Formats: sequence, structure tokens, C-alpha cells
Amino acid sequence: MNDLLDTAEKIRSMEIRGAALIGRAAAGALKEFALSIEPLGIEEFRAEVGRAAEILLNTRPTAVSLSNAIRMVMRYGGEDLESARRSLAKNADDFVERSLLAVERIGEIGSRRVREGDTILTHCNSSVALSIIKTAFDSGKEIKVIATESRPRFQGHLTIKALDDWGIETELVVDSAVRTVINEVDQVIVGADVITASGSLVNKIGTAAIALAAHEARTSFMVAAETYKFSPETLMGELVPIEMRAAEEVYPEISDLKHVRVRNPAFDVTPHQYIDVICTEVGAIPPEMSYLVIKEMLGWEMEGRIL
Ligand code: RI2
Repeated sequence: MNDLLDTAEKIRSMEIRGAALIGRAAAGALKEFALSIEPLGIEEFRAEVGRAAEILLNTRPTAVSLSNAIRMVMRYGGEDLESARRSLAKNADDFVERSLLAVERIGEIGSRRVREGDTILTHCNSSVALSIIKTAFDSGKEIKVIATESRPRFQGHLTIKALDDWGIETELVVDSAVRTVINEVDQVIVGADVITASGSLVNKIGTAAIALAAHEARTSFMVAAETYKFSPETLMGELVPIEMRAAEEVYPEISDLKHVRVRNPAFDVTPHQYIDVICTEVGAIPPEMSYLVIKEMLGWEMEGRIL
């Protein structure tokens, strides 16, 4: 249990972050937990892994990759303890493999939409958006990237370090400079925490303002999202919970002030009208097709509870 609690804490504190990675980390932690426990029988096994899954689920509320990953792992079969263990471990391995392949495939698909000489603006630190950028660059296209800082956690610093390692020409801007630079940008490429049934995007705070600026400037706006970032819950009418994080992330000395509070939402919602294309591992689709992805890739039974 200690290793699982450790992973849960790392996800909560964002030591492990990025929607794809938290899904893979949760799947891996559940597998290790299932392999390590010594329950008396299958019923006790089910109860213990159920509790473990719930701990992981409660770490971060927004990214649906977490709940979809856990749901896929928890669909284990097996009539007895050992076969249930094996089945759960295989589900976890399959999820991790599927996720890594999806990120690579999206890189190939999305990079075809990047043209020679493009300037790309990206926000936060999305491994999937970066997969597109790197694949385009590796295929010989000369491109330039403008990366936002992405306050308050400065994930943009991770992005510029990766781009620098790959040798891609990059410019770092403060988040509020997006309107100033947008006319030099050929396309915006961002990742996703959630795609809703209507094709709207939930992503790092600031994304919606970038989409507005891009829309006004007629700059194309691309989202990179694996199919497990689409939310079946939204098809059942549920709203996506937006994670509110600690005030100290924005203003560490907040406790010195008596009349000020900080509001620190981690994500915002970009309406589907502002999105040109969503690159998934099954193709580059218009946001209006999101309903079909949920129906065909994730299955109707998704309305069932996870645990
Ligand atoms: P990948 C991040 O969330 C950002 O919102 C980013 O766009 C999204 O996850 C997707 O990341 P956070 O964990 O899955 O920094 O594309 O809050 O790596």
C-alpha cells in the first residue's frame, strides 16, 4: 500500500503530471498493488484493489485519462485470485502500451498538418502536442515554437527545455503576451485533459483565452488528444469538474493578507467552435465527431460506475 500511496501523493502534488502520464502512473500503481497484496480470496482481492483504485481516482478530479485508465484496468476477469491478479496486471500493461502507441501515432498524424516554416504556439507542457512538434521537426520541416510560461506552475519551462534538447528554435513568452504574438503564429497546438461529448476542450488554464485570440486572428487551433481523454461521463450529461488548486501556488504569502483571497482554477473550457481539429490516434477529426469517439472507442457501458 505504501508504494500506491506514494504514487497517489506524487500525482496530487503534480510531481507526476500531464494527463497521459497520470493515467499510465495510476495503471502501473494498481498493477504493482494487485501483484503485491496477499488477500485470503478473490472477494478480498476485489475489495482491496477497489479501495486502491478509489485512492488514485481522488487525486486529481479533472483529467479523464485517470478515470478512463482506472476503469480499463478494473475491468479484469478471472474466477480465482491468481487469474484475477494476472488479468488486472495485463489490463494495466495494455493501457500503458496503448497510451504510448497513441502518443506516437498522434505525432505522425498531427505532424502532417504542420507546414515547412510554420510558427507554432503551444501552452503548458503536453507530451502529445510535443509529439506532433517533434515528429514534424524530425521529418525535416523547419519550424519555430512560441511557448507560454503557463503560470502558476510554469510547465512552459519543461516545454522549452524539451524543445531546446531537440534543437528546435523556441521563444518563451509570458501568458499575457499571446495576443501580441498571435499574428506571427501559423497554428496553435495544445494537449487536452478532457474532450467532452460536444467536442469542447478542457485544458490548462489560459487555453480558452489563447483559442479566442487565435479565432479572432484566423489562426488554426489544433488539439492533440488520445481517445482515452474523451469523457463518457459528459455523454451522460455530467459536467467536467474543474480542479481548484492551492492559493499558495499563485501567491505564496497569501496568509499575510487579510482581505484577499486567491482563485486558482487549474483548467478552463474552450468551446468546440474555436477548435479546427482534434488529432487522435484514430485520425484527425472535427470536434463535432467527439460523440462518435466516445460511442465507438470507449463503449456505451462506460455509463457504469468505475468501482
Ligand atoms: P499530455 C496538463 O495538465 C496540461 O493541461 C496539458 O495540456 C495536459 O495535462 C495534457 O498533457 P497538468 O497535469 O497528456 O499540468 O498531453 O495539470 O502530456
